[in-house]
Amino acid sequence: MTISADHTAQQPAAGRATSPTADNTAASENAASEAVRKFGITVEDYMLPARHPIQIVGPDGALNAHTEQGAQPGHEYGLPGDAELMAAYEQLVVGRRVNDQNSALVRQGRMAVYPSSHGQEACQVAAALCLSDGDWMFPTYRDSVAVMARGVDPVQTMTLFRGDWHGGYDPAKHKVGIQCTPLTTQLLHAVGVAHAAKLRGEDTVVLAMCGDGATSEGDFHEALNFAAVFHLPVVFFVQNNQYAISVPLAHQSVAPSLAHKAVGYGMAGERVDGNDIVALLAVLGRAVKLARDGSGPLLVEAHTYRMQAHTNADDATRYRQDSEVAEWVAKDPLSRMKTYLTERGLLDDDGAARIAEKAETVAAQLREGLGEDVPVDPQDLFKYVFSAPTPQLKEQSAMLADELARDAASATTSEESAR
Ligand SMILES: Cc1ncc(C[n+]2csc(CCOP(=O)(O)OP(=O)(O)O)c2C)c(N)n1
Ligand SMILES: [Mg+2]
Repeated sequence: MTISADHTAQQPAAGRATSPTADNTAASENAASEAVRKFGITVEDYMLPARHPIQIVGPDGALNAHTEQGAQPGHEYGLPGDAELMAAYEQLVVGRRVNDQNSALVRQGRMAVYPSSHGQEACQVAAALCLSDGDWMFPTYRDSVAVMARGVDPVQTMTLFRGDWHGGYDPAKHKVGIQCTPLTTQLLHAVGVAHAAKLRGEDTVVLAMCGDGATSEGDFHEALNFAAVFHLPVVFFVQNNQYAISVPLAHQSVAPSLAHKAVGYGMAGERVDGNDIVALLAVLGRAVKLARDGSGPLLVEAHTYRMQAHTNADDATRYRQDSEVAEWVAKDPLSRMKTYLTERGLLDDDGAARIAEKAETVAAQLREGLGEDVPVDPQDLFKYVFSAPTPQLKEQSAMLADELARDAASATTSEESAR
């Protein structure tokens, strides 16, 4: 994808600024310059991430003092409300149960593959909760819990992973892109939707999700540059779970952090403890608000950890030590939130039991929905690739039809000779 060098020559619709120059002038009058005025910092200081990932609740479940939250002038965050925190905790518990249930369903042969987000549930839930109904989310294959937390039916969410030809849900209805395997393509789709929304004058923010490995893809560069130049309402949300299958972060990038990449595109970057849902809600919530208010795109990097193998087809013990995994058990996003809410008097045993029951209901729904065999027509493989099938697809479709007919004929012959 290239950006027209002559973008100022584009004809803006009446009353809509599409010229990057006009937009960037507007940008300099919003969040960045406000922070510069208010805190006496430079624009670069505003754009660069905080020196430490923002953490509001520590691994022990205790609230950090304001000075210990990692925040610095221009990077300050408020505490989310109690109702939002309780809703988030419920989704965390449901998300963990779904991750465990799906891993079991894979072993039973009811799902073909499942990229578990066990350990990353806080990122997933915060991604869904920070958006309004009219906003769009573009998830990766690892973001099923985010898709469900956005309100998509659990069984429909998992349809792709059972090996169907379609994505399972209507992206337009839910404003959630289809989870896909080709890395980083969704960021370009996200930027396209944000561009369209801006041209139409809609109040839409787009959350574009990807992993640490995806930041090395060319599509990442194109998406961020386009979004920045056209000043689009996109929040890029990178879940840095430390691995791209077997490739550790140190072999992926030697940037000071992935959030630092933002400033190279002229957008603000921030980093946050990805296992602290309180901090995630605060940081992502602010990023979405800024994008909606016209501050252009932002990048948020969450530091988290993939607790399980890449998928069921991977053996993580071949490239990482158990001791490393154990260190992250102590930073678990669920247990710290449970402690925090219990200490605050917001969660008691009855409340926890009610939430656990809801999670069991979702797990049962998945077992029932995915336990059912769905009749599959092999010809569906070819039907929905192009509106007009290519000669190659027609040829392959005919070959398959022929093979299936021969199989059926030989099955009939052997049945007859067995009689
Ligand atoms: C375009 C493309 N290149 C390579 C792959 C193979 N691949 C699948 S997952 C993956 C690693 C992705 O790592 P990351 O972005 O960190 O996401 P994570 O799996 O950790 O959530 C790779 C290289 C792919 N699916 N698509
Ligand atoms: Mg990764």
